[in-house]
Amino acid sequence: MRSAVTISLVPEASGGPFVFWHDLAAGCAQAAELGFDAVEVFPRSAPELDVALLRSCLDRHGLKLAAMGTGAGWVVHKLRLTDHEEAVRRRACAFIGEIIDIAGSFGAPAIIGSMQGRTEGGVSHEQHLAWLAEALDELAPRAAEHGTTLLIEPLNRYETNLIRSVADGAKLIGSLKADNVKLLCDLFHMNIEERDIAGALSDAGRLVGHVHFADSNRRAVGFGHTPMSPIISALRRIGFDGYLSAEVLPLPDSNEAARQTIASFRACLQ
Ligand SMILES: [Mn+2]
Repeated sequence: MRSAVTISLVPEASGGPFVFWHDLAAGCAQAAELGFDAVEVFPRSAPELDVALLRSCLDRHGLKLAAMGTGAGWVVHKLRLTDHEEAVRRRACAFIGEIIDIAGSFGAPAIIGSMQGRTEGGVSHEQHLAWLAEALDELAPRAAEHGTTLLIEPLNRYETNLIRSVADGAKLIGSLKADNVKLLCDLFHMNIEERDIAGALSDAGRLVGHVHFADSNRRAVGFGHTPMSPIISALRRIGFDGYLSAEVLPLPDSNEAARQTIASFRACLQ
């Protein structure tokens, strides 16, 4: 298992659970100085991301790109893969597709979290799931062209009513034609939705593609009360060798949240 830390380049996401903000070069430098293996980047959109700068920062510091988020599609542009309007669903797919291409050029997966949308407006849950499956089957081959996966992230009930548990996500993946869609298991969402976090990870097995490493209160691991030992044991048992990526609030500040994360990561993995 490898360590990663988040960098948000989305001003509109201010207040959200990201460790470093607004400055790709500074975030990469701090991540490297603390000993992280990788960074997870949230661009405002693909065209607005300075890909050459990202590449030079990663190269200079010997960092990898762990994953790239697509949530700005919702936060900034109000796009969702399950919008009732076909034109909006098309634009949502295009927005994510461009991010898949950039992330893929670094060998990293793109994340579909809030872009999944939610069941609403008198249209059935099944229809929303069908739209989501259709979008994933359209986008996953684009990730496959880069030899990467596409990550679908179950969110908690306050953020979606669509894919809310690891079991929901596994069932959706089971319905797809694509075979390179994996689960992003976020320990904060799981702490709200799962009966047993370690048990859910064990059940998901090889479908676990990425982990958001956060404590019960969305702070750095160790600043909340989720017991990590059974979670790490479960991840070891299923042979997980991906990233534990800190998607946490920058509290008390970015540097302390990052420092606490890497200390917890090392303590958990020793
Ligand atoms: Mn997450």
